[in-house]
Amino acid sequence: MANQEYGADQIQILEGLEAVRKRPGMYIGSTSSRGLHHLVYEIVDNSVDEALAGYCKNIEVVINPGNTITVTDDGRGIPTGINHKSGKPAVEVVFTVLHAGGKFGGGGYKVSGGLHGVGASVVNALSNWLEVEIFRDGKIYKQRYERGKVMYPLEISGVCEPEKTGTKVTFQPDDTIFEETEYDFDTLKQRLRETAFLTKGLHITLRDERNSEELIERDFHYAGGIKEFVTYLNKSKEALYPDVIYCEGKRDKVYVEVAFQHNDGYNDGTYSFVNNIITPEGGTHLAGFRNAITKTFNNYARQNKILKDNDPALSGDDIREGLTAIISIKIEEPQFEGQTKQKLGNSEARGAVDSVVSEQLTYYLEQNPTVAKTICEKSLLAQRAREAARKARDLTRRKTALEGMSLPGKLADCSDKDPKNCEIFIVEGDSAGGSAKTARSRATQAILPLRGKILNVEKARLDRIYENAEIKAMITAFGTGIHDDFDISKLRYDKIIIMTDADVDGAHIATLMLTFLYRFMPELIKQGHVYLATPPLYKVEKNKNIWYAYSDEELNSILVEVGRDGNNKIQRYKGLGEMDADQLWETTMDPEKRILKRVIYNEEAASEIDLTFDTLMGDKVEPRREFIELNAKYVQNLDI
Ligand code: TSJ
Repeated sequence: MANQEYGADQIQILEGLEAVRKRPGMYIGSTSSRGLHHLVYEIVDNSVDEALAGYCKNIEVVINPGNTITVTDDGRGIPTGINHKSGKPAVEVVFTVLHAGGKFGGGGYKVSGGLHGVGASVVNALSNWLEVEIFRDGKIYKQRYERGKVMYPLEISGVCEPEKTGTKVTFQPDDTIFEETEYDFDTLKQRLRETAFLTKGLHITLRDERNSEELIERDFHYAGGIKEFVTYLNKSKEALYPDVIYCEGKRDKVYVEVAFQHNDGYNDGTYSFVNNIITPEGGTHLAGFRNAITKTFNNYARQNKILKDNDPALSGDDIREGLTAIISIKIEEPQFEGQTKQKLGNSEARGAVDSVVSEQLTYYLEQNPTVAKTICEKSLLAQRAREAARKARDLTRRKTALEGMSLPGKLADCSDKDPKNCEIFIVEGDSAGGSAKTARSRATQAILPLRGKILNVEKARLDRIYENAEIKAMITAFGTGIHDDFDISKLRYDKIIIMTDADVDGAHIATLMLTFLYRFMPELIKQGHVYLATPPLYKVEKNKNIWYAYSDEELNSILVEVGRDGNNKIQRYKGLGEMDADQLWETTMDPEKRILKRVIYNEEAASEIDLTFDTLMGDKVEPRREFIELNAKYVQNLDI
């Protein structure tokens, strides 16, 4: 290739990666902590592709001191031979050309893929430096890049055993691009566990080497794949039958895997994935699954006289009550639709999932009549409860139309009627509610005191939930309605602030409220309307001066400042009730001074969030204790 041509090519490549550095959000979604973690997934996905191609069994991810990341696999190693189009080693093309992933070499297409399926060159462009080592043919090949630019031609840096093959990549995210450069072990752990569930047989190790005192390592390997994923998600529930039902097959170039099991709860816990990426908004694959199970269970129930001729059909909702399911498909050219491009659009996926599930589920039900009957009867109960709930709801609807739904008696509403200016405090207990009513700014702050613990919606059917006074009070106060009637434009307050004591009971009540909001009005959380108030833990008084501390660290720094001597008085607040109205205003309610924590919703972690609510709110004690122990470090301020 002539020199000049090579030069032109080089310029074009540099422009490609410059574009990534100019608009990183376009390639990795965001430059927040989320984007930072996506860099790891982009690299790991390449190793997962190698595993799906059948050549890689182990992947190791290490968080190194300084928050650099090393990903190593035992696959074939990225090809090092010269790519004839560019005249460069294939590996260099992988790291320096946008969209190069999987488009070279022996026809392996990209099956898995990160958020936007862009791959290694994007990670390279967004790293201060990146080094790749390839183990192949008894040699170690190495190349280094800085902010996407090649530092030296691919070199042979050493030798290895001839049988050893694989790829090792280490990178340091660019701190001028990312707002946050500290990796969170638990975030990586969740995603890598999910990847291991979705790729049966693959071993993934995650190790944190940042703290020389304490090595943290987790191994993920699931021989049963998504069947084990379902068992894991159901671990804090009672399963209705021992099997996890599993269907697998290929139609129209779409590879389909489905696993499910019912539990004794009332939620639908179905998660769908395309090429190992979660699809929070579902799409054609999910539609195919829903259609198949609704049709197949109705057919079975009719044929076996569980449903009589005149009985109405079971609805999809009835069959999905208490269902935990994973739908995982692999498809060559996924098309994503919708505003956030998270909804699968390929029409062939609908037919493929429907066909595989209908066929294999019909056979399974014939072979397992006890399980079949259990599921049909659970669905019938759900149908009756839904009917009762509909009647209860129609009644409240009629009331609304005829009399105008009156606001709850306990609500002290604000006078401003523009929701944008208004906030509502949901307060634990009547006495704290009383202080809050005195303390508040009447124009914009409403107070709704709730008596004691609210109903745990994880453990109750709809009809009982609609009858619960505390829940009814919240629904009418917010104004939005719930479920199908939910209309966010009717929201009466811009901020919904949960205010509870800073102790275990308070944390429990806050969790109950969040559970209710998450299950019944998730949009309020998704659109950022839900907050937790932060009451202080301590008051320090010295010579008539007062300081408030919201954490133990803050207390310490206040004491360092004012001096630890006999002249200062430290008061530990046990509950909101110990503060008078002025103190409550000043420390917790005054918009100028308070600390509010916004509750956020991470769609990528949806299965873990569901599991957390199940674990905290379900019946089984053991998983709950485990959760509390694992997370005790986050609640060290609480009295436990
Ligand atoms: F993309 C990457 F560079 F970031 C990266 C790729 C990072 C890591 C940790 C691993 C990998 C990777 C790539 N592992 N395994 C592979 N395999 C290939 O690139 C490969 C090997 C052989 C052949 C072939 O046809 O012989 C084809 C491919 C795509």
